[in-house]
Amino acid sequence: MSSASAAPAYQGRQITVTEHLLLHQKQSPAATGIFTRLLYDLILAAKLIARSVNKAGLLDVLGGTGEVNVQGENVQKLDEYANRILIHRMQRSGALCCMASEENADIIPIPERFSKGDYILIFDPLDGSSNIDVNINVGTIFSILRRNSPAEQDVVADDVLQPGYKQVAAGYVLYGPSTMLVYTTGQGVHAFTLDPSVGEFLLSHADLRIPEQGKIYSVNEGNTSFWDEATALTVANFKGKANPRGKPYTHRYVGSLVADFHRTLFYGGIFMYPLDYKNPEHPKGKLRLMCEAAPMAFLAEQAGGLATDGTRRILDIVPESLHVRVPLYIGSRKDVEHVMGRLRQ
Ligand code: AHM
Ligand code: MG
Repeated sequence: MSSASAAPAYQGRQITVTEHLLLHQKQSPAATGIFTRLLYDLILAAKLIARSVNKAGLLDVLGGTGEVNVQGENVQKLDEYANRILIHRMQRSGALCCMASEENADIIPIPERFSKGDYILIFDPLDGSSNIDVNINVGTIFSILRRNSPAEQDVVADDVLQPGYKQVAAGYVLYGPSTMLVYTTGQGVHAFTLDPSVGEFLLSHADLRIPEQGKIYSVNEGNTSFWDEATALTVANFKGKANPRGKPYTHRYVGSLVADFHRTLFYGGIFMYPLDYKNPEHPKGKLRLMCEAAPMAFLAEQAGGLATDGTRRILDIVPESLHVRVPLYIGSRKDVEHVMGRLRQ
């Protein structure tokens, strides 16, 4: 199990995520009130999404676009709804100069009528949304960068296409049996659980540490025939004895990155989405660097784990484009190192 302990300042009282942010703001002179406001707005958007996700089977939100609800409005798929909520709320935060979403092809500008800040928010509004119709966990992933160019200039591609190590914050909200927020600002990884009776995320796990080595491997093995030999042998290795554990690992796979990563963070082990040759001329990973792999890599490293595309540290990869995809191996340090060692052979 991961080690997570309450910091002395929190002992004996229930800390909301807002209080936690303010406490960290005091500890870090680099943090500003604007940044705290940005996270506060993001948390509010997440609560609104959680409210709808929790009623997914009851509301008409599962239909595709084109349907009309009783108010005469178009019924939105839940991922489109989550995207709309995030854009609507966050463009009013006053902290952002632009956004980028998994659901939008291009950078999302902040309309002229709203005030702007230096931060850039990149998000996957509802990751794993193919699971929503069967009431399986989904999540919202976010990554926050700060622009490089001067505030008075228009945002340029280089402001957004920054490597993951430049993130100032990252995290996710897991809509599971309870709703959890897990985030880092580079000062450890902290998890909060939404108490629906008070509508607040309360600190449930301070300073999460991913176990050095786990006993679970997580991958879509249905893709085996699309992998190269080295990848297939590396994954198969977790079923044998010549691995860090010295005996077969257990296999778990939800198919929602947030859920699979969350389990990996708490229990240890490794999550993999390797390069595949489904399109033999263009082999690629599935997961997006900027809104999926990089934020999870920041969390993994802050918790003492590792994240690689097989050869490169995920946080060092400079994105060529907004929606560039990468292979991903992420989790316990020893398990990820084992994979890197094998793939390099
Ligand atoms: P999505 O962003 O379109 O939901 O796709 C990303 C999801 C991840 O949550 C998950 O790890 C992966 O796709 C599962 O893919 P597969 O169904 O190919 O195993
Ligand atoms: Mg996704």
